[in-house]
Amino acid sequence: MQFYVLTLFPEMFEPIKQSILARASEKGLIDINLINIRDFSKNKHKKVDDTPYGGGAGMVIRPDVVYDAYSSIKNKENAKVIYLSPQGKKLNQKKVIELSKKENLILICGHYEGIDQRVLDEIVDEEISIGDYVLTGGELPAMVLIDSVSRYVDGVLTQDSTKEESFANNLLEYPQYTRPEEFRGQKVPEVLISGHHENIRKWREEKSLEITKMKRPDLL
Ligand code: 58G
Repeated sequence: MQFYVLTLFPEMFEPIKQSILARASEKGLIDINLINIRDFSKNKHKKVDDTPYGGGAGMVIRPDVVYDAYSSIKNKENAKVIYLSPQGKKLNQKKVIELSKKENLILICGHYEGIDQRVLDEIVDEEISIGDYVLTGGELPAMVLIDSVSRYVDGVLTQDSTKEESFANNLLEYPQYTRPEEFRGQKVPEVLISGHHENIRKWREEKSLEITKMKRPDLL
């Protein structure tokens, strides 16, 4: 999967080009292509924003620079264009899995008071929010989306780690334990040491249900 990110702050993405995603990139499964919106300013001071028509606080990103940045992407035929915004549809695991099936995603990160509506109306297919709060830019939401979607791209993680986990079945995960067998007087649940696979499976299923009832009854 190719991610194309339109941003004024491409350097913010350096950290996610590491870890899980670096391994996926090596395998050629995922690539993050950063497009600096400022490179498309025709202004001698590389200005990309201006004051809002009708007045009001702050600055708005001009539509022409965003359009030119978008036009510079070559493989945009079957790409989905996403604008990260607090007005978007809330991201959840179902949407993450749906997006992971796309070949190319173009992510547009706004700043200041946002981007001129006309270019958004022209190029955006879907507006997505990572939660009901306002951030100074769309970069952190774009990274959240890239991280969550990448995990489902074939070959990035083992099947096991994605198919059994939280939300895949609308249940929270059962608790995990490792050595030592006793920690500050607390023992690891006996069943997990028993080696009885069917009992372990049943215990974990019961725990998942119990934890979901207690912490997230809205999921049931
Ligand atoms: C209102 C405020 C409209 C995504 C800011 C547009 C982006 C939160 C999220 C904006 C974001 C989220 C400018 C800064 C979008 C623009 C960006 N804040 N909840 N802020 O996913």
